Amino acid sequence: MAKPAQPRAAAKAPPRKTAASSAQSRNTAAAPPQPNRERPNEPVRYKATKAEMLEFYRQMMLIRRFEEKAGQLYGLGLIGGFCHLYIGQEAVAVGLQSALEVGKDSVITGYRDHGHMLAYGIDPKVIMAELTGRAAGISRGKGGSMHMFSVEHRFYGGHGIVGAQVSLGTGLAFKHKYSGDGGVAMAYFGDGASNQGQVYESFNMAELWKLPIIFVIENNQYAMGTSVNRSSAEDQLYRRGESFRIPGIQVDGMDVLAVRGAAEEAVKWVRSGKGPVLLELKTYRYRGHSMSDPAKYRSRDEVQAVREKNDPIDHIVNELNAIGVGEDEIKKLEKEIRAIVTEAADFAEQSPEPEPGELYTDVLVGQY
Ligand SMILES: Cc1ncc(C[n+]2csc(CCOP(=O)(O)OP(=O)(O)O)c2C)c(N)n1
Ligand SMILES: [Mg+2]
Repeated sequence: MAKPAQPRAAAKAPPRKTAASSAQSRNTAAAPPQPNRERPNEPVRYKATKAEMLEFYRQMMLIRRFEEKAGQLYGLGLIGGFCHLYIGQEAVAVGLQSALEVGKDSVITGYRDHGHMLAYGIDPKVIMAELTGRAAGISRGKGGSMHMFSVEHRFYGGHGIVGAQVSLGTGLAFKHKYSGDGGVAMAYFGDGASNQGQVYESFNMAELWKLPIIFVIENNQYAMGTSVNRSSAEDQLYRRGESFRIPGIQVDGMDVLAVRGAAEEAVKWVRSGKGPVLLELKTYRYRGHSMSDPAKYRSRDEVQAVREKNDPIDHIVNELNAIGVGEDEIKKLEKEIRAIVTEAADFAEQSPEPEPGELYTDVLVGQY
């Protein structure tokens, strides 16, 4: 499902009605109002090949199993600090990032970041090693769950300050435009973050300077324990860019093919120099806000209903079944994924912690 933002009223005054035209309008249905400026095309569900669908399944399942393992390691005390899991939201990162070019386009997100890294092809071993605070981790074990970077992939974190990634992402887009490198930036943020002031300062600059950025609101319905309807005066978040003339599109974030379809149009629009676009992905997180959330603000039935009826991995499995991919092939892939995740966890557990001297590296002191 993809819905365009409400079109604005036409700028020009309507033509005066003549007797003939009023008679005609009584007989025919009114034409839908036309937007007064260009918009991205209405997205259509992506027509994936069998190989692409298998890859979507593989990536989403990798994120799911990786996150389950991270949850277990947290329970065993092997992961310290905060840990926010992405289970339920897999189709968003996989569908969107499959339309980007790794190493050319940049991605930035908040603290719920493991899935975005896996979707950008970053090695699960170094992500797990970072989670467990090991020297082999992608931030040398000093960032943990919320602060992971890979400049090589143009993945710029991992940010614990809600909303910060939106202004930083706008800066990344400025860099793409300034250097003319042809890349676009993708900045993810949550429904809660979408009420922050810096988001709108960023929207203004991004549209004014026609920066190549895709703003992505991952509307998982909750900001910690607060539901979107309780916190947001306008809960149709795809409309949030309207007053900055940023086109918005609402997307079913539980359907990877719908997500990829929306990504196609967004990337086409932004890469061609038409300025930013705002995507609202309707999704759901299955686990608590972080590992320490008892989730008392919603019922188990609510979560169970989404899992049973709207799970993004079940969706793609159904699609695969429909084109003749059998259970055996899918089970075989899942087994391979389990092995990758086990290998990542073993690697992390067996890796040494950083040397004490690392406390003094990567610190901005003196020269910068
Ligand atoms: C500036 C700031 N304010 C408050 C917090 C505390 N905080 C952490 S996560 C969060 C909720 C954000 O929810 P949302 O944007 O919907 O993202 P989600 O956790 O659902 O992915 C809050 C208020 C913070 N980290 N930074
Ligand atoms: Mg949220």
